[in-house]
Amino acid sequence: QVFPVRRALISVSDKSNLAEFARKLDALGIEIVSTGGTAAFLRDNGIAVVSVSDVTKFPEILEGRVKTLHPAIHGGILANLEQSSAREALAQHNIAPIGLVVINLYPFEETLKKHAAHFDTMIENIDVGGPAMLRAAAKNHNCVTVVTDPDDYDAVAAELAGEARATSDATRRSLAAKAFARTAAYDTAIATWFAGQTGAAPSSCTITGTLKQSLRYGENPHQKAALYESADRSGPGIVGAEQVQGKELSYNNLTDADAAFELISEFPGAEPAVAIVKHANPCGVALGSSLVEAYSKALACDPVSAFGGIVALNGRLEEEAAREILKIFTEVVIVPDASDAARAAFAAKPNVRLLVTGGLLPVARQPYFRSVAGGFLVQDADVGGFEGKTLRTVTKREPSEAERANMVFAMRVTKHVKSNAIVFAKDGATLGIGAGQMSRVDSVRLAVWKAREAAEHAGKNPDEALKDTAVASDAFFPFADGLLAAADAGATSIIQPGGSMRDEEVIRAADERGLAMVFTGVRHFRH
Ligand code: 93A
Repeated sequence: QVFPVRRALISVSDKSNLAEFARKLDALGIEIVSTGGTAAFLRDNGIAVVSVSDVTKFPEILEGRVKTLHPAIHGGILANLEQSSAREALAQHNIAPIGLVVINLYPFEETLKKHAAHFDTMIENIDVGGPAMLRAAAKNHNCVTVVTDPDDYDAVAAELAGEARATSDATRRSLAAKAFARTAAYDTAIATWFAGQTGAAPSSCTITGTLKQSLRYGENPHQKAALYESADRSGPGIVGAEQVQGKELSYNNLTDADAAFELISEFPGAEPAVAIVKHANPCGVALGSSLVEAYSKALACDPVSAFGGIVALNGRLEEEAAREILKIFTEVVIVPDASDAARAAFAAKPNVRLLVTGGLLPVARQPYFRSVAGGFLVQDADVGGFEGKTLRTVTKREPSEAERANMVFAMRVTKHVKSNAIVFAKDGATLGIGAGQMSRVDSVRLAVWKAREAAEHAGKNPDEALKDTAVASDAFFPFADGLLAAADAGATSIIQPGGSMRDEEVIRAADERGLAMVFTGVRHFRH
């Protein structure tokens, strides 16, 4: 059965494109009922409106907290007109059906970005009546068309202009699905913010986002996958970055690009920094006097692995760096900004994906999700950490200024290496990275072996590859063996959290080798 729309309820905070839409409804002879601000806006635009309070015979009270929460409104939205009992109930109580509901909510998410700290402002921006009407209309989508996104105004107006003065079943269903997704995302934003106010984990957690891209496949071709944009996305990120050119990003490109972007965001300062990532682990990270120099230092760490890697920069991409990067095959390049000349240089290699993020990752990062059989885990991002702590020297020898700088640099990188993570660094560049081993000493051995390979590749003496380097370890050395292997390779300073039962033994070994070692007190596992 088709129910022509004779009456619409419009109550919106975001008034974009509204006047044009309402004018079309008016021209179709559809009566418009509106709440205070919306009614005033429509009247200012010369459109005839009936006030909600004339329908409810009740004023808007409590400064608008109660406007539409009334049986004359909810009865009109929720009546299933296919049932004679519903039609009779409306007639008995003198309620007219509402066939079209146009609502967008108090801007809770927008306000969160600006006033998150102001509790009372956030509370006032929790919409109660709007979601109630959206849910009512979506539930009764058989009879009611529900519109919550101004982008849908044109299509709905076009359908209503048809002879039946109604939308199709398919349209009402998909709009209802959209309305429920909207109220779910809205409530999630409120619940997440509110839980943060109490310091407790929310008693339930919903991950919501809108489909951004169906991916060809997941980590492997037989796995289905899709990319979603978080309902509360804000600030620079991989989702939301401008893809200037190149093939569609794959699932693995996205995870690698995210790892590279997170890592390079460790270096928000003016000093140019470049990270090259492969399979979610860095294979070279360096600082330099220019991005060109930083890139060549990063590349030198492991030029073999860098082939087909992901490159991230902490500053604007100019032509010279673009040309340097394009010399070897790279899957994705991520930059905060790119000059026209750099873009033009990339255009010559149209397959290389160039992502412009507009900035680095903000310090206040979204939580991390991970599935476990039967549920999922949520944790805060690993931000801050050792950076805020004073480095405690535990050896007889104090580190020199240069050693200190290298240790801090190495630890910033180590945070982004899969555990067990070991990073050798010198002069603002990684020289050997050991990732993802089940024993720490193996990660040291791997880092040493890779550094020797890279030295040989460059025609240098492998025995000198790690001379006078700093070593960072993401967690404590459980035994002295890993530290001794690092010292054997040429390391002179060590940065690690400390906290092992055998710290004494490890410190003694460091002293015997004349090393300088600092404890951060902060572990940076990344599994
Ligand atoms: O304060 S409310 O939770 N109580 C209500 O009864 C109610 N009815 C509509 N918020 C309510 N609304 C919301 O008001 C709508 O969702 C919309 O965002 C806003 C429009 O108000 P106005 O037309 O006065 O600008």
